[in-house]
Amino acid sequence: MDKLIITAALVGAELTREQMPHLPISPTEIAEAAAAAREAGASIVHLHVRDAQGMPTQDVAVFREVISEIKKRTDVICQISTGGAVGTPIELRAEPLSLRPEMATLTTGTVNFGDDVFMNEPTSIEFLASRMKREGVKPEIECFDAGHISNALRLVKKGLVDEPLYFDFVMGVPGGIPGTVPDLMHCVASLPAGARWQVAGIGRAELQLAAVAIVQGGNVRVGFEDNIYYSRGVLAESNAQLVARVARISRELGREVASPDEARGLLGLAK
Ligand code: KMH
Ligand code: ZN
Repeated sequence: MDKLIITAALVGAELTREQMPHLPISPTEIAEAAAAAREAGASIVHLHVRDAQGMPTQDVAVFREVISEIKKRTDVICQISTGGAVGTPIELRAEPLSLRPEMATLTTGTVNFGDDVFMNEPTSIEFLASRMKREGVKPEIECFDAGHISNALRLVKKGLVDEPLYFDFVMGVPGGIPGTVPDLMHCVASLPAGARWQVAGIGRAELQLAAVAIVQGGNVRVGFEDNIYYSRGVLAESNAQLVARVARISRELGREVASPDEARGLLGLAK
């Protein structure tokens, strides 16, 4: 089995300091969290950024500063969010692609998102996919529901997304696909040959689904964006703590953890 790719979703767009006192917000805090996550076993960091007031932003200048601070400290793969926060206009969501990061997320369908709706109309998805292709940015295909997988495969047929494909199943968002093992196995069974996948279990689904991904040859995303608890009622101390636990479980199960360069090789990214 290939080595495990761990992605650390450090910040998110919806979480506040009130909910998670250790949430990294400033560029320096995010870069330090990225370096610590890499040290703990992450090879990719999934990035949202915040403005000076701590609010989610797609401001290119802030992304530039965060990525530059990360690169000063570590070799981790930077994956920017084009999802932004619920309601962010699609043009703003696309703006950080001008920085030509190694990876960016591409959500391939609309989903109810708690009391909100995370809108991804077909025209918006194609707009983001073409922009990524033009800028040479590898998409991580984010699926919040099973139908998002077939939407993504239509983009491949249209030539808007190139193989090798990397899917992220975000499971357990209220309104999206539930965070259960049968639901995960259904998603995996829907993939074409040669596609790689990871799971991002939301809340209490995070650890169980991570364990399934480790033994099934998938990959794992953890971090405050998805789950802020280390165990029931106990807040995690850091993103790195959540990453370290997944790395430890994986090694105990006999699966080594990929370095960023090894992950680049597995994902078809240029070194
Ligand atoms: N903040 C969510 C509404 C992504 O990063 O691409 C969407 C999201 C997906 O987080
Ligand atoms: Zn995100």
